[in-house]
Amino acid sequence: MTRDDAPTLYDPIRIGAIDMANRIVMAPLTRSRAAEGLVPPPMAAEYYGQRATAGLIITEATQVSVMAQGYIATPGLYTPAQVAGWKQVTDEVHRRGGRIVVQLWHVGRVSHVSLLPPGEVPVAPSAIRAKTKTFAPEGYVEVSDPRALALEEIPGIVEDFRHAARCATEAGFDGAEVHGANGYLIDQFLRDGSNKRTDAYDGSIENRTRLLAEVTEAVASTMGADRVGVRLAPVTPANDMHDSDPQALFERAVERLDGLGIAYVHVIEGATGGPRDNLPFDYAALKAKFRNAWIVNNGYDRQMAEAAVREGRADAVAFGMAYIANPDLVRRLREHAPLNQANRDTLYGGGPEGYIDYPALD
Ligand code: 8OZ
Repeated sequence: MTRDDAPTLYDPIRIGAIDMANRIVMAPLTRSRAAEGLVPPPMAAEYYGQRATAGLIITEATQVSVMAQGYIATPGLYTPAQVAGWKQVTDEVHRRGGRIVVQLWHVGRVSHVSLLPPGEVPVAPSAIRAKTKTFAPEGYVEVSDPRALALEEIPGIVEDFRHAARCATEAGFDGAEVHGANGYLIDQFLRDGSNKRTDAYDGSIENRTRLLAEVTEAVASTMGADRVGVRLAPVTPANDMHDSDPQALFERAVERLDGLGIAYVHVIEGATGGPRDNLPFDYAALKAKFRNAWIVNNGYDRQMAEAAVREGRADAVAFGMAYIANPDLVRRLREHAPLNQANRDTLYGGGPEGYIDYPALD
């Protein structure tokens, strides 16, 4: 491709079955404002609707079951009330010309007993507590000791994702993103720092990538592979994660995802929300394992994003923090306009302040 016909960040693209007006993606952002029943609050329709000029919106991480929750007031997508709540959101985004997929999430061991049904403890590949904290009703607390999932329980986890994918279609989503990143359940199975199993789900890279492949296959068989993406974070230390050979592990993971024919892979480069280049990893080699769309994320500014798309290192770029404070981010990037700064005090929880009151230009 010559320089002149290289795509730009502002050009339309079709990712799987999803027609996007541009290559700017709203990254999944936990906001912890769910209402009774872990239903998205009515103001979520306005929040996501304000951001509908993004080429694609990925929702905040959304639980697939009661056992999948690890933080206070994060929404779910497994009850009829939650489906109805999310339908308000997708209707508003579509009315304003946008596209929206839901990020499907199981936290695994990153949870606290106060967030789970009475008598339950967090579930994990192995009974190893993460050195990490969560927001629970009693405040910012160490996560609870998890128990290892029995082999016979794993099909139930896959079915939880399948059920949530059915709910996603019912709620009018354009697709779903499987949350395979940031030290949550699927990532806990992927990496050998948290997965010490001795069955079909560990002992080899093939076994550690199995849950990712099974969950993604279940979601894809429900929604259509061309409406499914997966988010990965190969080297993030978030939530106490590490692996002895992330390059080999994630190259095989992406190869398996490619075999499922899904629409996109969304990769967090470096430490989630932190430094991009403190840990060595060959992202070009990872991308080479996948034929469909490649979305990149983590600390991209306008120039970096424009260059990544122009140079073919990415098909689209996801922005997180910038989307908290700039509902019209696409216009601001295109016009080189200044960006609003996000107020860190209103990221999680609370009401409309710091949620739907960031101004657009004009
Ligand atoms: C911030 C706070 C709580 C959860 C992630 C879902 O890191 C999250 C998350 C982020 O993927």
